[in-house]
Amino acid sequence: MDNYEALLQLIERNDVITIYGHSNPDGDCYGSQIGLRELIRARYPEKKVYAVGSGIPAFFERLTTMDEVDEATIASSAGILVDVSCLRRVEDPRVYQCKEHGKFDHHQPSPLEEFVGPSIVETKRIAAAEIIVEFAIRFHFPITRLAAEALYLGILTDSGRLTYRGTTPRTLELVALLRTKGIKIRSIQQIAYYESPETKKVKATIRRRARCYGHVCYCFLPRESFEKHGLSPQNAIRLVNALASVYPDCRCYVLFVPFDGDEVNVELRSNHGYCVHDTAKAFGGGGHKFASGCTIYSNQTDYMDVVKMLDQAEYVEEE
Ligand SMILES: [Mn+2]
Repeated sequence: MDNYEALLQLIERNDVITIYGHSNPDGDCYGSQIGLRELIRARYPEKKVYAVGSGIPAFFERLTTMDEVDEATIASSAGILVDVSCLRRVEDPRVYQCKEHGKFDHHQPSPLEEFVGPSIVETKRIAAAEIIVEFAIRFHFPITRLAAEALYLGILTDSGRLTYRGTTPRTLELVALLRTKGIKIRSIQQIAYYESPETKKVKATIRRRARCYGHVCYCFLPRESFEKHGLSPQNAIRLVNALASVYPDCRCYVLFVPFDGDEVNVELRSNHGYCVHDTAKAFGGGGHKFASGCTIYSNQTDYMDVVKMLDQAEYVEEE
């Protein structure tokens, strides 16, 4: 039995299934949670299936909302993680109470936690949603329009609208398949890429404050510079790609955003084939080769230590 079959069996042997993603959910996280929920509901109408977490409220009207679940439901359920590598990174800590766990993910496995349960981890996939579409195809799940739209959102956003490295011919085939399910691309794009005037101002601030160190473009965004425009730190840290084109010759770029207390969230990227994952891992974080994140504490770590290590990032062959 391979891992796809093991996950199918986990779904088949449980009457209640709860689906989890990471904190500060993005399009792939929310899209994978909703997509998987709708796939399972369509194939097994008798099962109770819930997507747990905050999701992306901007999509609740256009697609659908997340589910409220109580502890008894969670304790009676199989918990399936999507777009998240381990239980400690799941947004809702009640995930620990599930009877058993499964996972669909494309992040590097966490060195801090061994995942127990059937899991499909394919780190070369551009989006977790891509793996879920493969799963649906292999086991002939009916793909409703809502499932297709949610999974399309996941692939679209994690691939930078199908432009990032890691977007493969197979990615495009899967998108083509989703397109046959009646999805309306334009309105999903409009919501996914909507930028408020306030967001535009904060992006401009990020670009203006960008500096170079060696081969790294970095920006430390002071709290007041996003708070005065009404942005939360969660929304500010998402704007890391504003740094992509400031110094096009830089190998890597990194954004630092203060959260609560001494906590500083860090997002690291490379569009030039340099591995940012090693640096994130060294500071307790993780993610992908060319897109990773970590949290540092300003009373313990100088953010320039992250920048200096990132400057030593290794070039890794494009596959
Ligand atoms: Mn993802």
